[in-house]
Amino acid sequence: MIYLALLLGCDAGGSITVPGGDSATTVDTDTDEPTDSDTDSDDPTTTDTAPPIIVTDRVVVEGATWRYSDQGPLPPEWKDATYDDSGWASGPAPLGYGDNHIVTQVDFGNDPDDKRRTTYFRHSFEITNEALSADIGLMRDDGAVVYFNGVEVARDNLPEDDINFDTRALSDNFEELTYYAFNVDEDQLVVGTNVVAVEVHQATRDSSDQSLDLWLEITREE
Ligand SMILES: [Ca+2]
Ligand SMILES: [Ca+2]
Ligand SMILES: [Ca+2]
Repeated sequence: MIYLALLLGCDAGGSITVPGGDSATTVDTDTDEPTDSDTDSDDPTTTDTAPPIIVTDRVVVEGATWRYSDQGPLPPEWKDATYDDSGWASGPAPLGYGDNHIVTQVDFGNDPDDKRRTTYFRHSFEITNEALSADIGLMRDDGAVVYFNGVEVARDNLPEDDINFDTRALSDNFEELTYYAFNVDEDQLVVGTNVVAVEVHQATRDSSDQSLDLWLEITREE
């Protein structure tokens, strides 16, 4: 024993190396194992800081009732939350004409070969908590722009630049019953009453059909 102690003492490097090096390997292995104790220390998260519970609300459902204006151009404020749409007609979605899935018939004018290009839609809904994210599903024929409280949040099948009542949709070749999904800007929503407004444009003068339906989902803390 004394001999061994002297031997170790002579190892002047400061670190004690036991002959054979086996023990050093053992120490390494031990520090790797504590994955077990890691798992143990994870358990208390339930009592420490519980992560917020996130829930999804469908705040606009398919088949909701919308107000619509199908009589021609409107002033630019038609999409604003404060715009008075009390004189507009209303009915459940899908709104439009020319297809079997349409529930509320919209007027396109007197000439089937030169229909009104654009129809305008509005729907009010309530949000009780701040939205963390927002997603819409948009069934449109042919092209559409979607606004939250007057601010554009989605545009589909329409030119990127300025548009007006006469702007044509880019295409009339698509799946008519699809709800096209868009992640949109939740910051345009407010706690309280909101208005989602949609303008739907035809691609051609004599397009046989037009339709709109939309759902909106938000996530929020429970
Ligand atoms: Ca059709
Ligand atoms: Ca069509
Ligand atoms: Ca069409």
